[in-house]
Amino acid sequence: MKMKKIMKKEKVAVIGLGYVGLPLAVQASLKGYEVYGLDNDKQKIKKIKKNQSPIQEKFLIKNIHQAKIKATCRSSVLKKADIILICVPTPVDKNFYPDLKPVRKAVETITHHLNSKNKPLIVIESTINPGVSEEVVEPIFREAGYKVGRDYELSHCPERINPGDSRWNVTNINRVVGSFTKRGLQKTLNFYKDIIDAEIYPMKSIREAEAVKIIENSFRDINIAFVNELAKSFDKLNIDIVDVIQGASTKPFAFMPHWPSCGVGGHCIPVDPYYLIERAKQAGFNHKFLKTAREINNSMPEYTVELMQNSLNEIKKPLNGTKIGILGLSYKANVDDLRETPAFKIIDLLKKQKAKVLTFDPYFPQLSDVKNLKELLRKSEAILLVTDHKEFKSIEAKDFQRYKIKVIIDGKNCLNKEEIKRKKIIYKGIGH
Ligand code: SAJ
Repeated sequence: MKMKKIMKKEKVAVIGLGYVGLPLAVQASLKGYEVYGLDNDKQKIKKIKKNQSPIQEKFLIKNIHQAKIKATCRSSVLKKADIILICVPTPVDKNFYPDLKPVRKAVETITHHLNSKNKPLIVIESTINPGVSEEVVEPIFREAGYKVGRDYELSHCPERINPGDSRWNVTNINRVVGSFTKRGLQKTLNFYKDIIDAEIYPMKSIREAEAVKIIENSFRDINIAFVNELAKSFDKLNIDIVDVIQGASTKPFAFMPHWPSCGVGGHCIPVDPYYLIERAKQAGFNHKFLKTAREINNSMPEYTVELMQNSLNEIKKPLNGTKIGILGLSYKANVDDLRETPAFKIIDLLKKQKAKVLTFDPYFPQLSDVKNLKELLRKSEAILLVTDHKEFKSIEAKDFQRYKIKVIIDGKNCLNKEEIKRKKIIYKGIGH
């Protein structure tokens, strides 16, 4: 029986071994590719070399031991790669302007080691605004003497990693792909179809692929802004927004629930809309709606602090000098991620009003002012919940009562409001 010739798989290099790049490197390795992992964080490289995951993600903790990733800081490994995946951060600066420096640096590094004999496929997974591949990335290669389609292929496959999600991970999330050339598109589709058991959807061009991720996350940002504005309005109308959204969610079609909160954090939702706002501005279009949504979501930390101030005033206490316990620093439940977290904005605002702030987050002992939840409750007069970690959702009203907590502001509407109110503790949620 003729042995099926096992095609030798290409060599893959992943630039950036964070939430996006490391799972991708692990999955490509598990699928039989020879994988080089490139990162400038020596600590991270050291851990990966010992098959330890620097990130507390279920998929990584479960699979990194079987993966064989040649982790290194040396960019010369790029010479060997047939496929290069760019997974570096794309943050915004303090004026919310997209910062493409990490992407530019990764691309420039590739040009120093590009081996056109391999005609490598280069795929950007980092979130970039429409036009960046054609107006920023391809010109860097061109200036270095490389022609797309001749010396290399260039595609975009926007990342869709959802930190802390135990169901959706790099192995099963549908993806979209856009490329400069038909051949580049086909090569990219082949690679992702080989490592991911999900739909890999070819886009009309790289520009449409760049727009997909931006609008996915802008969609989420505007819907969160919608319920945040409703929360402020319903607080005045004495309507419970959570009850209303739950009611509206009984409609089996054409409604998608989002929930008000003390702020919108993370590396995607509060960031990605600015990419489109900025790019469209350069082309002469003003995204009023996206900007308004951003302003509403950015106003929630201040709104939350006002709720605390008004509640304390009800019992004739000022913010000034009152001991306020902050429950949670992470931007979202049950993950160790501080990026764009509303917690820091809330803490700053409280400190400006001279409140005495104590923080506790079980995922960040090194940033917590106390060792555990009990100590926080014991040392606080009022509580402000920022993150709905499962440890906090199980706190019972009698615990708050035992430690003589007088006011609770529930930034994620996740505590037992009725129970707490029955204990004669002032409770305010966000529109709830
Ligand atoms: N948030 C709200 N109300 C909501 C949902 C979220 O205030 O109804 C807040 C969260 O508290 C958090 C921020 O928004 O501070 C972002 O939350 P998120 O659940 O969107 O979490 P992210 O930032 O991890 O978003 C990721 C995104 N995934 C990618 O970009 C690949 C996003 O596209 C996903 O929709 C999201 O996960 C998800 O669905 O969980």
